[in-house]
Amino acid sequence: MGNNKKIALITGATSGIGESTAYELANNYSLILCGRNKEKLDELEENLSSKTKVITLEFDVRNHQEVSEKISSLDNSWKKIELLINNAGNAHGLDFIYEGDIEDWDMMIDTNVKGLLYVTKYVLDSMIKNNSGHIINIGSIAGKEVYPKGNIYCASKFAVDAISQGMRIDLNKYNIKVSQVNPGLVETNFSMVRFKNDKSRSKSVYEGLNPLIGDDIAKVISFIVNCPDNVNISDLTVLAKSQASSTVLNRK
Ligand code: NDP
Ligand code: 8X3
Repeated sequence: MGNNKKIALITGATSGIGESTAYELANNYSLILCGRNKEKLDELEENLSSKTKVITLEFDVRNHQEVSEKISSLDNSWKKIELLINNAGNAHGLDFIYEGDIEDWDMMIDTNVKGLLYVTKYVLDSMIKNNSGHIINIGSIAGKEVYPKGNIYCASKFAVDAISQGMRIDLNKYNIKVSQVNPGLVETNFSMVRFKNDKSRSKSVYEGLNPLIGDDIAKVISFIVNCPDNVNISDLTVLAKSQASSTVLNRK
């Protein structure tokens, strides 16, 4: 079962886009599923292990030491990671810059930017050694255009955009593909986190939009990883039909 499948590591596999991606990639990859929620990681392992080989790593991407220890603790048979999906991340708050909460700012920069860098650094060791690999960073439409009160979340995703471009340039000589997927509004747990569990505010973000769901983005990721080896989808923005830009939405 799955012994000769390539290995993919997915961060933020315990919810939303990451969870959908785990189910989608289980068809073709052995999976290292990462997250902070042990119970959810166990549930995923149980549900997916009939389809493929699965192991889980429990760590907070903001904790450099933990990231290093968990990734370097991988058994030899799991060390050759071919695909890294840098997905863990969230928005925290939606406030004018002069009203922003410093804890929210730290959380977004530490998770979306520094966390992505920490995970990448340790996974890259083996990709560079093997002279092959594929990294897919989950950016956002918020990394392409700034919207009112988006300030620091947008800054974190603009940083991801610059990091993806930098990775693509620096890793080119090692045959490592770097892709970035930039979703628009996807109905996941994202808004519950952004609005600190305010259910009605979270729900209102997607009302009347027929928004994207995690499975839509997982299918796009699957398309990207299944392209021929000579093809790299470098940067791809995915919107719901009802969304024209960060602020232009056709609500029914
Ligand atoms: P969810 O809130 O549903 O999932 C976020 C995932 O990231 C969870 O598994 C969460 O785990 C994990 N995560 C968050 N912080 C950390 C951390 N410090 N360490 C480890 N794991 C962490 O949201 P989405 O699925 O929507 O978000 C996934 C990615 O997609 C994010 O990078 C987000 O910015 C991006 N995105 C989302 C869009 C949307 O509209 N939903 C649009 C564009 C981009 P835990 O439950 O433990 O917090
Ligand atoms: C998530 C999409 O528009 O809420 O990155 O920033 S948005």
